Amino acid sequence: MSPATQPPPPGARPDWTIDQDWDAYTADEHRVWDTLYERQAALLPGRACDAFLKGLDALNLHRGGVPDFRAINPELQRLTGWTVVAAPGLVPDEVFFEHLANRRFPAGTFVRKADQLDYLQEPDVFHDVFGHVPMLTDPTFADYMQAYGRGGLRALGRGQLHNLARLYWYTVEFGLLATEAGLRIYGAGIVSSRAESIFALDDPSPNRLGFDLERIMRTPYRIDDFQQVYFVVPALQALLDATLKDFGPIYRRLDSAPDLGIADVRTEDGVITRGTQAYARARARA
Ligand code: HBI
Ligand code: FE
Repeated sequence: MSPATQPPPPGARPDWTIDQDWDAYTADEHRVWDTLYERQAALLPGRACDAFLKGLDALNLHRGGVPDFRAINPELQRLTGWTVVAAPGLVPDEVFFEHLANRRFPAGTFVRKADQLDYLQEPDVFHDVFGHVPMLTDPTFADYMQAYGRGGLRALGRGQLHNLARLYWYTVEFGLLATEAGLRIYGAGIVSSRAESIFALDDPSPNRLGFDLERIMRTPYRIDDFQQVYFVVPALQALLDATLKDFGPIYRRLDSAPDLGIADVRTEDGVITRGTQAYARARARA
């Protein structure tokens, strides 16, 4: 693996992985996981996509308590070749992409505090393992995440990281899927948040637009609030198909294409729901 530009923190291995140290979790930390898990498990049927719900079952994440990566990895590996590796938090982009390109998902190990149930800036073990890992049991999404990692390594070499970060944000973190039964969630940032699991599907204020890779790469995002726009894929396969394209011509067009407004709706956009943006206006007044 090419050495990362930044040295790993003390106690971490050269690839920035650490031990999860599952035995060190306290009863309070297991209780926070159980509280978060039970809230989402009650809310998500009919909201999360089938692949996510099947992943929860396949990995038996409802066993109670913070999952031990050693207990879920054998089944995850059998299903799609992915494993969860413990990380000390966000790792440098080149380290992150290298892990994804090798079907390793770097997950935080800390548990948010009981007074942070609804929002925290850094991904904790609930965001990473409850939010991201169940989708990695789906073969198509598992292939997409590896293709994303490989694309990220190439993008780094071409100074196009910000475009890839937007693609990650509007799919892996905040993506929606169209199904016969209606819109369903597959994005980890939504599925791990009680409020956004409701807002993303039910609230009239955000735009919901058809997935378009190049358009997403021109769309900024906010990390500190609900999304003002969600992108909807017709099938998980569409994510994988999009990564099979040569990004070169797309990057060249993007170099001369200005960013779009976060709440813009263009005539060429596929509009699933046009938002009232009332929420955005309310926030602007706040
Ligand atoms: N590191 N552990 C971890 N988890 C992430 O989700 C993550 C990261 N480093 C970089 C990163 N995400 C973002 O830059 C992605 O947009 C690539
Ligand atoms: Fe995440």
